[in-house]
Amino acid sequence: MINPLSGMPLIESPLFPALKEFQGFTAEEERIAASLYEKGYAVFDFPDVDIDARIDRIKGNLSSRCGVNFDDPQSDKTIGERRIQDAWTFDEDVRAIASNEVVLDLLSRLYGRRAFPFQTLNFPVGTQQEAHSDSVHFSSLPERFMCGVWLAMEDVSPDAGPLFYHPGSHRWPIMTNLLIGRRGYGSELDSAQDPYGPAWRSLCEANHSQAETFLAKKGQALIWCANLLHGGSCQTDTHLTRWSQVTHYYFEDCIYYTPAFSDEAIGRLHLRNLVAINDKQPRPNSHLGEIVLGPPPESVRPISLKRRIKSKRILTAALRAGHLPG
Ligand SMILES: O=C(O)CCC(=O)C(=O)O
Ligand SMILES: [Fe+2]
Repeated sequence: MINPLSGMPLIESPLFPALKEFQGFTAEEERIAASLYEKGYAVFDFPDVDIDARIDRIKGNLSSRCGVNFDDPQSDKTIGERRIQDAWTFDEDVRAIASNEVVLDLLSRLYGRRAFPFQTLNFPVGTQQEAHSDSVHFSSLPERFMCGVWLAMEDVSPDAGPLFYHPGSHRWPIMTNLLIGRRGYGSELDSAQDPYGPAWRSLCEANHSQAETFLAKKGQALIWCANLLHGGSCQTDTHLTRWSQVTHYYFEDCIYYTPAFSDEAIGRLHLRNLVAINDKQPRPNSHLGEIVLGPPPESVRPISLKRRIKSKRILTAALRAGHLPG
């Protein structure tokens, strides 16, 4: 069966029950795919025989950046740096976890497009973040071609602020500015999640949605769908650590943008300029196989006349086709 809805990830498609038969999934892949389709998340063992050694090296390397004495069981682990973004740029083990080929192949088969990692986050302790979906930070056109993979770098205690999520919430409407009656383009926010908190809370209440926590074992990983509500529970014991790595993935041939600062309906998109972590190559925004040029990032040299004419041609074609930024 050929997928007539190629603009939706396979595991998020209403045609998934029919399409799954034709994917040649192994039993394990089928379990993961069904869990993502039904619940919006799936747990699996991270497929890397060197994972323990990598975790040890990462903790050793990143600890010194956190300003906390991790060797002292009595020290408060929550007072230092709690979030290290894009450590893959200087730590080869973080990069290897993000670029794991088995995970890349798995995600590509589950989504129906080639996956690539574009951001890493390492956390020595829990985030204690309220429920949110990552799609307000990272979205794509077509939508939902984004996911997070969370890896436990130690056994997680219930007192260490475990990851939580709302099963099934990935099926709720994708949160956008238009949905909450807000203009986003050019706006400034302390946290891109702030404007959507009341809407997420109301959705949880109205649906009587109960959060589940993930008391992960070291080496277990969890994939979450772009629109799954998740967050970090309250940490009740500040002496504990909760080392983890989150890698965010996009998929090939999409437009990549930040919805919190976009107004999609009038073509004002806050586009992203991405580099894939696995091959360090740029992943330009792409629409049905054609590169789409957005506005140049601020503080870069003005582009040459030749490039300007070329990008204008591509942009005009994109606008004529009804896409992208006015
Ligand atoms: O680890 C957590 O508590 C949540 C992290 C998270 O929400 C993210 O990285 O997108
Ligand atoms: Fe998140």
